[in-house]
Amino acid sequence: MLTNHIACLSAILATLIAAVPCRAEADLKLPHEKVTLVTPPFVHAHEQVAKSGPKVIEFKMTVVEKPIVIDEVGTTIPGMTYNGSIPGPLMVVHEGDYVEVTLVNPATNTMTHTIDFHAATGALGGAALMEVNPGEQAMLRWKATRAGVFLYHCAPGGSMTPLHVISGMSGAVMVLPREGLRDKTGKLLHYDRIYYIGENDFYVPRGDDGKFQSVTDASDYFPKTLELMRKLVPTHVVFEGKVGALTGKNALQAKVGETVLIVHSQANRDSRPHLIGGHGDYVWDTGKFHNPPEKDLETWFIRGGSAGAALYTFRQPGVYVYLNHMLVEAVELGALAHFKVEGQWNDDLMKQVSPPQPIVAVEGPGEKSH
Ligand SMILES: [Cu+2]
Repeated sequence: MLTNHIACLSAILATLIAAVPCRAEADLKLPHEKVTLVTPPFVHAHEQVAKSGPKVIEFKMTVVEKPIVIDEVGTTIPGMTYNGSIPGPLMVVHEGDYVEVTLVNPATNTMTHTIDFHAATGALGGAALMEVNPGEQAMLRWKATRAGVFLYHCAPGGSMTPLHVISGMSGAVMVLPREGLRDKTGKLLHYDRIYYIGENDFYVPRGDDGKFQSVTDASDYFPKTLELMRKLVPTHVVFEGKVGALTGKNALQAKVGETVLIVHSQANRDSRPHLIGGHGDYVWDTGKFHNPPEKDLETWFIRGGSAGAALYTFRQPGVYVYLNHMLVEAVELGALAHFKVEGQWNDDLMKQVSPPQPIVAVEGPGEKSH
């Protein structure tokens, strides 16, 4: 009988202990570092190889609901953004660091938002703990236990999840190995520049005239875009939230000899990044840095709902096109960027031996000139 009681009390005690949230006190003693996020394609300053032990890295993001122009003819949607940009900013930490994010939903907004970090463990990637109504903020701390580039996105539940994502609410986190990026032999891979490209699909209703309707009121836009979204045919597939956001005068910059890390995310659809006239020297197309990078790729593959990373050292000057090599999506729908690269041309790698000119007549077999 007594044994039964003890067993019963132990069970109750165990249940109570399990119910009390377990808090790793050690992490609270770690140094804190506040990082100010920057607008993509740019990325906040960071160490590639960690110079010290784990830290708590503090980030603050504000949800901004605002009209967003998504193409060159001025088509506007009621956008939803992390920090005002599509995609949201790239957060960079090292494996073993703690990511401490404050998400602010100003009272001027009209919707509930949250954030699901694919890099985080538990509670729907944090989304279950970060649901903020207009006028609220919440803070989440999660341990970066896996190295790689990972998506984050809004996930308020039901159709609101894809709707918020196709309205702009996704971004990425990069968790670097503390010892930096390595090739499969363990050689350190360094980058001189980093760019973050977020690819988005939009589903914009058309008017009776066949032209895109600019709808800035979400309550009007949602039923229409929901209907289009369910047909899975996007009207726009873009980088950085807009057709032409990274082309022409907005081209990404680099120099011959520089190594560039390109982080690329897509929350919904698959993408096939390709650098015309260049390559992926080292590519983690699943985006996870403890898997050895593939070498010398022509086109790589970003699975919808993930991020990938490619490292390339530019060897020739000129304007390179970086696109989704589903060419219809690139050329017709917008998923295309430019790299403008300065430097010296290398004739050994490529030389125009003879410029275009009229075809030179060649004698066929059996023909003789007189
Ligand atoms: Cu949202």
